[in-house]
Amino acid sequence: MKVIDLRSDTVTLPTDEMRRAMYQAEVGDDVYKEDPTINALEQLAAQMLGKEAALFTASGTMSNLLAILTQTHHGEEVLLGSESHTFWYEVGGASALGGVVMHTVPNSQDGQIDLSMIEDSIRSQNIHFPQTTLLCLENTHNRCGGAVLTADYTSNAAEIAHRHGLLVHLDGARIFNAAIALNVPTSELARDVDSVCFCLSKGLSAPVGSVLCGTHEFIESARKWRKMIGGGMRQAGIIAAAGIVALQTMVTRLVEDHDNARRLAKGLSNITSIVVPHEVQTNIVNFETPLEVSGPDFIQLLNTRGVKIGYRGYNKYRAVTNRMVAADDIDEALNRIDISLKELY
Ligand code: TLP
Repeated sequence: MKVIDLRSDTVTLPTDEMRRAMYQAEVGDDVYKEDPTINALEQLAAQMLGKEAALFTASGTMSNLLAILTQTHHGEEVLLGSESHTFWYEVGGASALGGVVMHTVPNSQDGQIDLSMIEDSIRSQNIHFPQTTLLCLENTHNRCGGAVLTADYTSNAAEIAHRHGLLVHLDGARIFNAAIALNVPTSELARDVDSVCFCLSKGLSAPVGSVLCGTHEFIESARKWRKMIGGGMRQAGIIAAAGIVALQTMVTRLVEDHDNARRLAKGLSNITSIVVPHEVQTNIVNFETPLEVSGPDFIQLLNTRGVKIGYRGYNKYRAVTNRMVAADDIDEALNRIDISLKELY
């Protein structure tokens, strides 16, 4: 029985081309900036994101943390969406290590934060208030089911932030999915933000890594913070080599993941007891079962039938399409989901 793993696009395995590139990678000590493969990856990433410079990091979590450490001071405040990955899933690092207040502003289901709410949430000068210095956005939006932010929305949000003296960071872990869905150059989606990061190890299938992009000055400062938190990785060109192949060969194929996600969403909505609460724009499908069905039991039953999905609590689940799952696997997963649910409901 083939296991169909829809827990995340992070489960994607490196391609043969990536493994070959890793084997052959020319490497050096990156703390001395002497790893040619890392330098090449950083240059390519900066160019694709339309920024001056870039920094290879261990993970999306590390990139977001570095963006906050570099662009805030202890005791300041960051505005971010109530459903943002940084708030939910990064172990509170921004507060624990960066000493900043995470001021959450409600995310709407489309991944946006209402522009007037952004403006209203920025603190005025008052002796009682922390200073608000950074706005964080997320594109695509993970908890909002892979929703995309348009370049216009991002520009408008950035304009408000900048007018009030804030900087803007974009968690673009899946920004290439957004660019493919919107059919725009990725750089357009990051045009008006001060920093942006993306992940190589999600839909792009590289085994490890994320890249943080911004001005030369920002990147040099982030480099020092990266060293402080133990992210100076020496001959990491071994992994950066796979990242280059990911950027060169894996972006346009994301369209297949999006097609499969729509196929999955359609099939799920045809199962009468399942609700798919919103339109699928990229590779993430959130769905709900009736409240009477125990979530952990459903997940466990699916596991025994070789289907892995993410559990979001209560009656909520997440399935993420990825390169390891083809269209006929989606049909097979739907079949197994249907049978399992019939057993429980
Ligand atoms: N998301 C993971 C889990 O952490 C939930 C996933 O499976 O989706 N920003 C966004 C929007 C993300 O979705 C993730 C990872 C990250 C940052 C962090 O990336 P990593 O896992 O590389 O630290």
